[in-house]
Amino acid sequence: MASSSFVRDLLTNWKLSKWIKNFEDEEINEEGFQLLKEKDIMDLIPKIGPRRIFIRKHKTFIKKRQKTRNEDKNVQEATSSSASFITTCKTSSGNAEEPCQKAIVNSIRSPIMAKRTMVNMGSLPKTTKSGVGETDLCQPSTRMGPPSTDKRKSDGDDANEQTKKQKRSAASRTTETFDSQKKTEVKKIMQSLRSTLNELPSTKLTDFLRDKFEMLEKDKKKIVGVFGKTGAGKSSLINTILGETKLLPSGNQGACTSVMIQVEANMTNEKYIAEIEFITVQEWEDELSSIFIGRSCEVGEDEDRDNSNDDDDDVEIISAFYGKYGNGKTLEELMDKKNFSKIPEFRSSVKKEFLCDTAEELSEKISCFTRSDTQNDEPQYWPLVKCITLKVPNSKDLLEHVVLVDLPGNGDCNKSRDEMWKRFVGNCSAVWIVSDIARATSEKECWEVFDSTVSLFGPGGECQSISFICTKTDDIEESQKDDARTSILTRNEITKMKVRDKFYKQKKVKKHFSGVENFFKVFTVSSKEYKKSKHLEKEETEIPHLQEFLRNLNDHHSRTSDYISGAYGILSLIQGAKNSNMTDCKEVCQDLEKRLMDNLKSISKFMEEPCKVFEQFLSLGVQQSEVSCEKLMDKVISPKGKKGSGYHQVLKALCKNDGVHRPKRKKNRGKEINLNECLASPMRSCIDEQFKCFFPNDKQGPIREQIENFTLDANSLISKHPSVTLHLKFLEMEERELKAELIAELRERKKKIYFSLTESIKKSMYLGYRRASLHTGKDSMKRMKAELHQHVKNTHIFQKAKDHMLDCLTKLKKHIVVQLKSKLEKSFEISLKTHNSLIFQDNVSEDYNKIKELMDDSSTVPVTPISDPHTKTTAFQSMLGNGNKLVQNMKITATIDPDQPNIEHKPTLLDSERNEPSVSKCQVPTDAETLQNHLSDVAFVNKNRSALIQRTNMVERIADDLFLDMMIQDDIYLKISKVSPSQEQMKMLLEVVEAGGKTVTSAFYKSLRKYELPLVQDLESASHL
Ligand SMILES: Nc1nc2c(ncn2[C@@H]2O[C@H](COP(=O)(O)OP(=O)(O)OP(=O)(O)O)[C@@H](O)[C@H]2O)c(=O)[nH]1
Ligand SMILES: [Mg+2]
Repeated sequence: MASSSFVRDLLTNWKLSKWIKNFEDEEINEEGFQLLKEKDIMDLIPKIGPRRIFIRKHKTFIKKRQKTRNEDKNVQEATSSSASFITTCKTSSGNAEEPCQKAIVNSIRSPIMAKRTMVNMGSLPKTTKSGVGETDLCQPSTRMGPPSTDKRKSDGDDANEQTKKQKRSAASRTTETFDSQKKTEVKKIMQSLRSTLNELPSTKLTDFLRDKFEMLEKDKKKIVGVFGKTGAGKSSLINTILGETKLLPSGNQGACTSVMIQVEANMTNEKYIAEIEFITVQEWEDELSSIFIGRSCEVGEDEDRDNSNDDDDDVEIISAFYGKYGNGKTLEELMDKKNFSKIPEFRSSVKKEFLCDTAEELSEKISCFTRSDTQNDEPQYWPLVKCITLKVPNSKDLLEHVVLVDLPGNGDCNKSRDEMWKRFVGNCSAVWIVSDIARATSEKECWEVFDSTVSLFGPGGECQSISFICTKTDDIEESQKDDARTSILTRNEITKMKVRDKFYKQKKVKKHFSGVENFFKVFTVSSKEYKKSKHLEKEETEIPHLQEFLRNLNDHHSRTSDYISGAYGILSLIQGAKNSNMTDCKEVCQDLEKRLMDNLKSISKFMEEPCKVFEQFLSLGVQQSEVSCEKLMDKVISPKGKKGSGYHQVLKALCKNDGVHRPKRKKNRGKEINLNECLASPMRSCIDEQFKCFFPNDKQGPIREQIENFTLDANSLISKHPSVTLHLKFLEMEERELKAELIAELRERKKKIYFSLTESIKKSMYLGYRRASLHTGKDSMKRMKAELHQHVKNTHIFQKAKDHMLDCLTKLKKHIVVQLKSKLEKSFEISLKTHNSLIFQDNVSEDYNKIKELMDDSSTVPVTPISDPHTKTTAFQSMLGNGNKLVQNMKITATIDPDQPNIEHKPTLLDSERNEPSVSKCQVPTDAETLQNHLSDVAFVNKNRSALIQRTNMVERIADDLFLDMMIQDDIYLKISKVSPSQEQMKMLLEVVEAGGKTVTSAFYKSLRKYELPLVQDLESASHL
């Protein structure tokens, strides 16, 4: 039994815990583990399946260990001189910069990237690309199986782990520093160009460039919505994750967060900033007047009165802001401007801002704007607040591109807050449901959040992962404290299982997300233990897992690369515009225009498919709705148990508010009554499956795939028209950006399409609601109901809803086609039809070369910038006699004269991409280039799918590579290796690759080139014919 906890952890993480005993019997410790030979492994794991898995993982592990050792050395070297490094990188040019950059790059590349690219079959490309929720399977982290009996790891293990972690985080800090340095440099260049551009008169080209500069600075952040009942520990959790003890107010008895709080990074200075946005004066007046109307409804005036009115909550809203003064005041008195003298920003509709040096100071200042506190007599402003944004310094690592939103309750009775709440939910990339571990499965409230919001963040939103976070795991019974750690970890495991079980039993969740693996994660966390470490190690509190989750979502590295390549595209245009060989331009333009038309035809044809499918299913929906609408209506307007007294006011409010009633009472917040939704539900059910298939949140989906596969392949024209290399490079970037833009628009449009049924029904019902709301007096309830029934019968609301949805789909098709056509044509015009326009008087080649260099500097290839046709500086590319281009691992000096094109020796920008004659000679492309290559790799794989299935022989070798790079999971890898013949293997592998998205496809393509280069070349040249 002398095996170390290290081995146990590792086997557990590798899902091979069944074999732990054999390792223990053989007394295999960490050192022995690293020395295992294949024969030993045969004895330890006699079954073939798990043995193969073990061997692969063991190999990867050993490789990584080796790498980590090297990296640690590098990191130590790099970090010890980090200060001087930064200065050097910033100020020096040329030789001084190169070695230090390379040292850093080498030190940071693999572990982080490997983790980021880890993808599972069926799990979502986006999710897994950003690594959402993934943990490093190669490093023993939290114990996943039942806790071991030894209380702690040995001191040696601890120290080891600690050093590793420190070094890992040093490496990640260095990556970040390095990325930031690069971005800052590029930003500086772009800012200076922008100010020069602003001085220039308006022309087609300068206007186009202005738009490009603006687009470059846009940054769409990913939203993580944090939901949960009051007291669940949301605010404490956010504080702990960000390493802030007192940022969001938490804790006091009777006080709770009452407004939405967005937490993001302060990227400009070291201050803690709060921006408070208020509802409008009109919205406040409407809210007060609705309270007054509710109160003034005299019994008897209408047939009945809802006894369960919302008086308590109304009183809370009024007294929170007005204090005792509010008692018995009229609406006019309450709206008097003197009541708002302490918050002039409210009346002038501007944001209130606080700037503080510490989180604690800020927290104190905003307390009265964020929380309701029943034990506090001070005036509270939260009823007037729409939303608060907190900007936290030094949180770039987690929050540069991510916003955490503390979303108290389930929506809000205030219309504008409710709309904002829904908007946040619909924009969430990830949803965190937070619950006290003691009540995680038993308490209804947090599960109701799923139920009431799933359509908002699912088909009507863009959520790609749900995490259920059980908090306060340290909170155990007195009797369990003797062996607290075991008790905590055991309960954690049991709760995780129970929560998962319960989650998969949720009907609505199942409907919208079935078949999505790894979409749902459960975390068991303790903020308290993370700070104090009394019983648990930091990893065991799982707070680091959530930090990692955010870090992956933040994806600092890719965003930096995107920014730099965007800047590079702009510079290519400026640089290219100086020198346009019009003959070449014309020819290239014709070629590209033809390609564009062919591509558009195919995408347009494809887009008929969803319209056809939806037409069919919506027609069915109309039929079913017409049959069941009476019953459906009655469910809302005459619900069981609410007949007669008690429901009249609700129905009236619902009619006055276009079919929606938002209960004011906090306890009913999630229970919005929405007749439009209810009437739309049969049609929704008919299209749900199809909707999920065409517009999935988690994977690519066929429409998105069409956009991604669309390509003019401008790169392929470079060898024939080297004089327009820069123009083509710019067009390649344009195409990439345009596709990304369209994909983002597709995401937004799909939300609108999903809600188009409800919106249309709401519109069609408008007159019915108006008329119904006018009924008063005796029998008014009955007459209101009859009015609504009559209206539904006479106005063909379902047929109209169907037409509306189909119209939205047709518009989507048109939008995609028109955008691709008009924007690319505009780009052709700007780059290829604009004759020799010298935009900037100053030479921009230095800037161009600098950005190119920065784009390439994470490569192992020493990249020398392209020659500037005017300055005739150096270039390094060369061409092989056979016309295949090769980036050589050395610098070649050549002089290029654009006016004397010599195809044989003309350098091109794209030599590092597809045309390497052999892998052994070629260097790995740079990260930035890899990113650029993704789309063309995806296009290649998609285009040649069937040929690849038929003609690839080395499937297992390719699968081995992907497995070793952690791109495919063990079980899938095993399945592939068991299948025969190779065509079937390839088919299966391609499915996994496609499900894995761009990153996995790119890795697949790389490996394909490695083992099947003649096949790849053959297919590529066929496609260029
Ligand atoms: N023992 C223990 N208590 C915790 C932990 N996290 C939070 N708490 C306590 O739980 C209480 C509620 O925490 P909050 O963070 O304010 O909860 P919240 O979800 O933000 O609550 P609202 O703002 O009302 O929505 C506070 O008293 C915290 O100190 C934890 O990990 N362990
Ligand atoms: Mg809170």
